[in-house]
Amino acid sequence: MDFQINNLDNNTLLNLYKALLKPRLIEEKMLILLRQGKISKWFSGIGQEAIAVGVTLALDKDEYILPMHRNLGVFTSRNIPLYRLFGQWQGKASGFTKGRDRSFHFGTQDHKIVGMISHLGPQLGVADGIALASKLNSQNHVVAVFTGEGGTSEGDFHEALNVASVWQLPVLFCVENNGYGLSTPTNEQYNCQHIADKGAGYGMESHIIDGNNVLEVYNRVRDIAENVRHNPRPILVEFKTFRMRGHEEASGTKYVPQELMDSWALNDPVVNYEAFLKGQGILSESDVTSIKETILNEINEHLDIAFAEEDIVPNKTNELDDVYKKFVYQEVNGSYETKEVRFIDAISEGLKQSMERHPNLVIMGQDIAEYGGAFKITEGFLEQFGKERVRNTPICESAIIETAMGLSIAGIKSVVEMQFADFVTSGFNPVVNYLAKSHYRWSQNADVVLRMPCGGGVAAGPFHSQTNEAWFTKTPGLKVVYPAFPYDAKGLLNTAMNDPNPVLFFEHKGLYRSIRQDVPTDYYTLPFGKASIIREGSNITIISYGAAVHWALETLDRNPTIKADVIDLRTLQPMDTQAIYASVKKTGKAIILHEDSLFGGIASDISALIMENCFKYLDAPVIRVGSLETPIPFAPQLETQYLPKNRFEIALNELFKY
Ligand SMILES: Cc1ncc(C[n+]2csc(CCOP(=O)(O)OP(=O)(O)O)c2C)c(N)n1
Repeated sequence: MDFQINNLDNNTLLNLYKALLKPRLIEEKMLILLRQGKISKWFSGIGQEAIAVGVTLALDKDEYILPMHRNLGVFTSRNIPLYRLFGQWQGKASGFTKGRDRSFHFGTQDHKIVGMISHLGPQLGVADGIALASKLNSQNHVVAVFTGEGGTSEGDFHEALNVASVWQLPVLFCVENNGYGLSTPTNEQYNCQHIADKGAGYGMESHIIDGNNVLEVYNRVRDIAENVRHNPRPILVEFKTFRMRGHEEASGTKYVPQELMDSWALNDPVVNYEAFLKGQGILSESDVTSIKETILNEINEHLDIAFAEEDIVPNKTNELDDVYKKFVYQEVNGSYETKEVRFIDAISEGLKQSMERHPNLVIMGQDIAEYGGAFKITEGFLEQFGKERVRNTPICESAIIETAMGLSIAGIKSVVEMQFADFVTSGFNPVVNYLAKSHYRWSQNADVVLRMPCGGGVAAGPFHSQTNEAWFTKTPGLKVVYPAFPYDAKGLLNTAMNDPNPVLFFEHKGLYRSIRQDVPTDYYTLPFGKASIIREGSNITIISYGAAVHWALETLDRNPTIKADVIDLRTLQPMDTQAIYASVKKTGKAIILHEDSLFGGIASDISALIMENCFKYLDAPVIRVGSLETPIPFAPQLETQYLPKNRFEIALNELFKY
């Protein structure tokens, strides 16, 4: 191994040695505890420590790092107290997730570390967001994000590198190529010589570094980082290394040829660096003994603290309270001056006034800048707010949602326009696993609004007509808003922008240009979790939201003998169950209408809630009406049959007569 000291002084060389040794000694201890059944699972980074340690020490302490499951060296090199790491692995309160997530699945703002989620790839896009924040704030910071070579096969990798390159974001994409992804060797993972070769395809500089040589890692990453700070751009760095133990301890290494193991064993980063320092006369055998003793004492002391700590006592309130970041709603009343506007204008106005109110709010989406968006909602925004805040994106739903998460981590609010709600599937993973779960897992909120132009009745076929709110109302951690009127749309969108939690804001395309209302011209807010009773009557309670509210009203107009309460839910998560119960207790009959196909739609839950809470007040079974159990067809006559309007009228009359 060729160690180049460059200009490093002895103190730095020794500190690198201590930093390299620490994760090795912790791991050796963990392997013993694992055999004793005292910890549950272990992903070994033995043999790869030089990468995590070298990269971390090469960066400034206030620069974010997004490590993976084998990067203990990142955590120790940022000097996290060991008892907190041990507490994390044991699910204790002194860890970073209150026992809610395991191993390295956590972040800590104090140490500028953002841990992985199990899905490996999403953090690559999150790094883009943090780097974008650095650029927007003119901070000149570098962000380092890790992935294994296996993770580079995920779409997230491609999207994140593409976005970083198009936007010239200061991200170091650190690929630890350790030969295997679980049992899959590199030749079954990718078909090019080096992963670094992929950089050219993204217009990105790339480097190959010997990942077992801590001096090479440290020196080269330090130089690259310094250069990127002054000339922001992404860099792809492939570290060649090897995984010396099983994927996790229980899975073994039977599939790895012995010769390969033997040859890489000669490259051990700790042993080789130690020998080098001894050869240079910088380190003696007694130094090694005393350094090891100091580290082992620290490990044992902190293990004692962690083992002595009581287990967490489950408390339902604590769990439920942490799903969302606390948000104190601030009511802002609009002016008396109103103007009749279309649904789409109300949304555009709300968005614009929120941009004015939050000077660092960023909008991202496909074709939203010069072109003004597919529906022209952001027309004129580029001129008013500039291209840093109104960002056209490549077609990378996943990476852009991840970027929004990264912005939030760095304290910047954002709104992402899905061109059509249907396309959120291409970014589904970060929504339901990253945005939704971060606050519960490690108290990191996702200050992100996803705008979702949705809905049928526009003869646009199966992929431009869906109303997919039920995919998200099912997922704790998300808020779901679904207005039916311009006044609500504007006020609720403004609240969505103020709320620090992830909000999916559904905008029915069929309402955009068909529904008009007098709306205050200036800024105002409306609260989440408050339904609106838009008609009152004693026969039946109709519960609905979105375009279906208008269908219910039209149906009542055609059937004037039926006197019904019409509850427009406005927000589905949180939902105003009290308004529902109060009305059902009055009328004794409930019918729920939604545009979504019936099975698994939110009507099923509302029906169950009514039965559980209002059973003795009911004079008839609760009725649900929704679309057919098919994808949404294109031909207008098929779509009309698919949608529930006509079936609703029949069901309403039957319920009335019941
Ligand atoms: C989306 C997803 N698919 C599969 C897995 C299961 N899995 C966890 S780690 C891993 C191998 C990862 O290989 P690599 O990225 O090379 O990292 P390494 O473990 O070698 O450090 C697999 C398949 C996962 N966690 N997430």
